[in-house]
Amino acid sequence: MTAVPLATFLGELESLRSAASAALSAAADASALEAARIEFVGARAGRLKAIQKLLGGLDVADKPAAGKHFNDTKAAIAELLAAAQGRLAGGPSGGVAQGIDVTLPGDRVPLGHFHPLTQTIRRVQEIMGRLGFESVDGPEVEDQWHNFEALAIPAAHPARDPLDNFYLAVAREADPLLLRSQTSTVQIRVMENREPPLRIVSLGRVYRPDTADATHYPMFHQVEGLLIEPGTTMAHLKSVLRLFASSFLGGDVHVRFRPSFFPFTEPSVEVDMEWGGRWIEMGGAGMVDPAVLEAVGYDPDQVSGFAFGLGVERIAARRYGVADIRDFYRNDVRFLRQF
Ligand code: FA5
Repeated sequence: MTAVPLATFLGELESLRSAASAALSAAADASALEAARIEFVGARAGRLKAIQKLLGGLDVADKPAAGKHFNDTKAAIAELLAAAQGRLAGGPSGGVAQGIDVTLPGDRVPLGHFHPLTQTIRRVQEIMGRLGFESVDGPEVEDQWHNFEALAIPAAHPARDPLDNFYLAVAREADPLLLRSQTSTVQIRVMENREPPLRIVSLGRVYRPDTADATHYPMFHQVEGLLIEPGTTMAHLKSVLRLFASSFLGGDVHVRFRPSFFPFTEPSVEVDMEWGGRWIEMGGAGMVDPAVLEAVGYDPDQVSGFAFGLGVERIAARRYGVADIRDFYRNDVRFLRQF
């Protein structure tokens, strides 16, 4: 018996593959598809079966290559058949979906979570909310009045130096806008629009041209607190900050108040927290200065209150044991996944 030439065998396979492709993709309903299935891959009289029988007549040396081509063609027709079945069942079709069984359980989609600073902000809002402080927002682009003047920081004050602020290059010569350098701006915005009593917190971004290091970043977040109520004293301020610190960081946190100066509070203190045997400055605080109350139209003889501003990155670092706040901004998922 003469051997079947390999080229003939491969030619048969190729025409079978294109005929199967045309018939399976043209099948308009289940019975047409079943007919095509039987014609091409039917177990007894299918065309693929007929070609398989030719394998036996090939030259021994040609058999490995012929067998491989045969298996490839068989797999390709099985895929075409599955795609056609999916198409007629109304399921996904097309190259990408071929061979996907949508009834099988999928891979577990990895779940993300909020950034540690966002988690911190929400936790602070929640704790302060329980103490009666409503959460409010303010703009990040500010004018001179809200960032400085109403806070008793006059034109000649070094805090307004162009080298210490991000002024915006817009044509408002006498009153250039800037990226706010502190959230104390929100104290003014709230007091201008509301009457006491007030209890608010505002958490948001602030900007300063500081060199980045383990405790500084040019863009960071602050939490501002403001309470205006009759009879408020420094004792209330210290109690609120201690309560906040122990709720946020755990009962064993030590808080220290150092005399300090801010133009918009009198008296003023720095608020430090102990961490690993060292004291770290977390923020500033004090009784709202009468000049500020006057600037927003309140009568300093009638109302008093306290304000504080803490660095969110610093309290987050203290809480999570992060030694360098720059890690919050490196976007390294190996770091972020730990929170
Ligand atoms: C203020 O910004 C005052 N507005 C705080 C205040 C509010 C005082 C209300 C009185 C009443 P200070 O410049 O010290 O204060 O900044 C407050 C805190 O922000 C700092 O203690 C620190 O925790 C954080 N902070 C300051 N600069 C940076 C920076 N570059 N990167 C990260 N955190 C910073």
